[in-house]
Amino acid sequence: MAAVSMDESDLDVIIIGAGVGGLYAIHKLRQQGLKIRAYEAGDGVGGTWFWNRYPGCRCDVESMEYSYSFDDDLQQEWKWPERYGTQPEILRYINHVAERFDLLRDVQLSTRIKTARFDSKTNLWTITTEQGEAVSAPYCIMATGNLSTPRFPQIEGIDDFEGEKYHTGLWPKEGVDFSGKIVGVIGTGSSGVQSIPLIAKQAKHLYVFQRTANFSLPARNAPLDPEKERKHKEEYVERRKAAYSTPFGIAGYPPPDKRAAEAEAEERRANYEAKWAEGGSISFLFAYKDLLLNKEANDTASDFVREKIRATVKDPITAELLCPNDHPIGTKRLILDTDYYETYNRDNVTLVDIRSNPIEQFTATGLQLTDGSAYDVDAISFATGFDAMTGAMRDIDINTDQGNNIRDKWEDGPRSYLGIMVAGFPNMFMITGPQSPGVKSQMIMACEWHVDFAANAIAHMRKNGLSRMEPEVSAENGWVTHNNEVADSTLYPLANSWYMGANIPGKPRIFMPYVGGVEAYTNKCNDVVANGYEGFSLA
Ligand code: N01
Repeated sequence: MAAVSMDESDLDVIIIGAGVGGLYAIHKLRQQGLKIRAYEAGDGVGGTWFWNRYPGCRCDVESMEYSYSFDDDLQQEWKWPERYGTQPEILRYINHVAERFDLLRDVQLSTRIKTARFDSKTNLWTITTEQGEAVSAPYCIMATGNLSTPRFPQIEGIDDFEGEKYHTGLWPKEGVDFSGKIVGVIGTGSSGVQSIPLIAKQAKHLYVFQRTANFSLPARNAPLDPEKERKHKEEYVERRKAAYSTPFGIAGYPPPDKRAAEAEAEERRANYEAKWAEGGSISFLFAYKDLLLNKEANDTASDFVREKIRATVKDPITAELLCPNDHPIGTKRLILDTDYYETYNRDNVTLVDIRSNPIEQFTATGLQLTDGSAYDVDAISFATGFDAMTGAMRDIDINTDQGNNIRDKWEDGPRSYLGIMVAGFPNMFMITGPQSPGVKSQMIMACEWHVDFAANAIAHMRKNGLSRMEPEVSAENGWVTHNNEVADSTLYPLANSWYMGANIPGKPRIFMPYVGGVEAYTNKCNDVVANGYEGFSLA
């Protein structure tokens, strides 16, 4: 039995994870005079941006938006060099924030949490670490991330491969030199699509093993225009506020007022061309108001992108394989790329279709497909994704002395109230949990929203002498039903996406993010608080 370390025994809040959400939670809760400790599995802070160091890793939200809003001096002083931040730039920014606000003194690095247990007699959460340490506090914040549990495919012989093996979500800090090597990339989601053009430039030969083609739009990355930056900074405070009244939590994109069918074919084409030239995904998805609601409307946008792929990729067979045809555009995370489709015109790049001819097994020297063909490679990069949204919390044994366990509770899919708390697990707050708009919005502001909600709830409890807060089961059931109804009114459930849990064999097929929009969601949260934390039981 692990001992409670005495110097931590008077903690008020335990935070699990020191990514974007966990770091802001330290700052916010410290301002309330609380004693906090954050535990982080990595040997540095930054979460996603600490782990995903693969070549080409870059955010798909523009850098002026993808940053903290809680401190105006910070947002005025920080200079982003490009339209979209690279992983090293974003990690540098996060480390700057950690230093600037002296956050690191409350972070214990290289510490993975194994269990978290709530005791209803003491109203304390006790966590244990893999090193055997145990620590208790009245409140526990799960800042564990949505895409933080990398997954390798379950394919026979994977451990027999004797070459170099990498996962995009666990990329070595020192980088990888593929010069002169034959490389295989498995997976063509955002991580694959971003890394493929850069690996292709270095490798002797690159084989891309594609099971499902995805839609990708040009990012049109460029150095940040100084005039745009000046104007953005001038309007920062108002833009951040306005972001909460938008569907995706990003201001500056006027929502469309027309349905696709209301435009003539020529007008539609010109509209899509303009969006294609502009770059970015929100602008494209805002071409018409029914693109994510109506299949025929969506087909017009999907067809346009398929045409672009065919016009870019010279070999018609490769082009056809790269054309997505199993899901409407936007129902999987829309990818932003730099020269992805152009890369298939290089002589040293081969696209291998593992949909019609799946990988049978790995061998010591490479991989073998079902028809018996074999590919010998020096290195494999697995761009095979994550156990998204629920994986990180399910990896921790979260339970209570009343017999509740998060793995059992979420066996048929996640259940939460507002994506913030879970009935049966008092005083446990989630940062951008399932059934919140987190991954369907600007994640840093989504983290700020949830941290502020938790911090205000804790302040409310302390002020009113309350020791326990959790959702009422009826409120949670209502929110789950509402989530499913909203998702079912869209095209999202048509895709086999990680939003649906469909990328993990055996995971329940439930649409996990809230897609009613940031505005509807934040209004709901505000109403809940204004009505005395309606739907929560406070004791
Ligand atoms: O992962 P994914 P990702 N055999 O799950 C394939 C965010 N992100 O790391 O579709 C063969 O999207 C799988 O094929 P299929 C962003 O939100 C953001 O790329 O299951 N293939 C798919 O092609 C993103 O959506 C940024 O048939 C297998 C790929 O692996 C999310 O992270 C950058 C397989 C996985 O794609 C996840 O992106 C990077 C198997 N057994 C990531 N198993 C930016 O901000 C899986 N695959 C830009």
